[in-house]
Amino acid sequence: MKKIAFITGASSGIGKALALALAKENYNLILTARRKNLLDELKIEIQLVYPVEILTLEMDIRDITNTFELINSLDDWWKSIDLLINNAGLAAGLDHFQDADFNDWNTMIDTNIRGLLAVSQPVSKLMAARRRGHIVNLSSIAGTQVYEKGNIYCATKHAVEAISKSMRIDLLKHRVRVTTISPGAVETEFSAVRFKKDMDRVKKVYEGYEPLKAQDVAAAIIYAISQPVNVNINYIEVTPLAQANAFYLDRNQQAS
Ligand code: 8X3
Repeated sequence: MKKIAFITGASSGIGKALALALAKENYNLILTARRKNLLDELKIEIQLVYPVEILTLEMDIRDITNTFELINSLDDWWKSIDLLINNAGLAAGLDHFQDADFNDWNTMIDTNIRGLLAVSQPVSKLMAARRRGHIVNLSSIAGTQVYEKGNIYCATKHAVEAISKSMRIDLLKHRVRVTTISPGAVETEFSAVRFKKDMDRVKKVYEGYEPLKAQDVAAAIIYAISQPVNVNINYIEVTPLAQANAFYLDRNQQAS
């Protein structure tokens, strides 16, 4: 029988790559994002190749009441969620603490922390009741390292790390697996969002080396979810070969 995966932020980047990778692994999919038109296009793209059921939901996880309602109003068949991928998240701005825009901080806190909780709480309840499930939380190398101007983005990803650890403890008796994935530089819309479409700044982020692709991160997640039932992969950190950590990046490595 096919399993069901629920992916937030599935319209682009890592979320989209995962939707394709999970369809290949024979998962039925609940795809959520703010941009429903992109989800519907992705649904067509996937179903041209893979015989899986797909439900697309327009969901802004910052709207906690609506997110709860959408999840609670799923029919029983779709409520049997085996895999939750908490992928939706963003960085807004890259400024010194004293100069940052407080609205950027609110946006990151509302999405990366509150939004993740709004999805995880009702879904983990469903999983606990069925005594099965796997929650994969997208963190970042910023979840364990703090760099200049990273301030609240780093804080939200540190929160994701702590929330993942607490989920693992509290869901232990319910046999729900929890994995944190912490990527370094991935070439997605991430930097365009962080720098508010200042494409000169965006280009500089990925200059001189080969960043990860969304598919590389999806592959790490497929590894984590493909383990035997007695195994839990707690944490995966994945960076481009040219990146040792948040501080050391060799920009003299051209793509091969
Ligand atoms: C993305 C990686 O280094 O920009 O989360 O924080 S970094």
